[in-house]
Amino acid sequence: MTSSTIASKILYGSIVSPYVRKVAIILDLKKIDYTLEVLIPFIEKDKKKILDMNPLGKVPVYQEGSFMLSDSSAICGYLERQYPGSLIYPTTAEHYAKCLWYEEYADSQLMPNILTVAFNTLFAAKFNLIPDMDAVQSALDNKLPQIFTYLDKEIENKKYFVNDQLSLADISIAVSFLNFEMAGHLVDTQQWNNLSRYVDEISNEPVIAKSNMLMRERFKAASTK
Ligand SMILES: N[C@@H](CCC(=O)N[C@@H](CS)C(=O)NCC(=O)O)C(=O)O
Repeated sequence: MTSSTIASKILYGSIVSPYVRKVAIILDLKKIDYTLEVLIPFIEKDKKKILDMNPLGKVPVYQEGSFMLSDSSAICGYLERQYPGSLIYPTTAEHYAKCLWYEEYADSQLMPNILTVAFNTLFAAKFNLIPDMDAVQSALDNKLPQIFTYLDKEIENKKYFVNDQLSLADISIAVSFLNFEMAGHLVDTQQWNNLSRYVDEISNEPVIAKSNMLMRERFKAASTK
């Protein structure tokens, strides 16, 4: 047993963040025990702690003993190498590269635009910030339709994005749709029939369904306080 397998594992962030949930799902898939330490980047004292660990001031941050790593993609890459049970990247060069591409597209296009909608609709006011409803409208009217059209075309009638198997591509894409739903939006079935069907199906994948359930419970508990 190496020292890193016995070191305690901590995931810093909030489960409300799709980037944090992406890592939490991979930890779950690989059956790695960890503690979630809740840090919210929009709370000043939490932000200071996050900045001590990540110069970008963002979550997730992952720690194993003295090893500390930021960025959901870097963390997933580390977990795959360190814990090769339940592989989350496909193995052939082409499939691996496609998986990286979909992950990047989700992280840089889908998630930020869905977060613009969800954060301003649900959370900005809670953190004493003025909700930017123009940004919400622009994401809904201009940005997300193009993204949904691309994903709809790519998924066609397939169950998973790459090589008929659940991979990090699906997890990266799937996680934000719960934030979208909680903000009161669904993928329009008329316009994006393939994507809408995919979102319904992938949400029933056991690890994603479990993560969605935890997030719904957390959200419900926070809003009844
Ligand atoms: N590329 C990063 C993005 C992480 C990210 O944007 N996290 C959001 C949480 S949803 C954050 O911490 N935002 C705080 C900020 O931008 O100040 C990753 O994949 O981990």
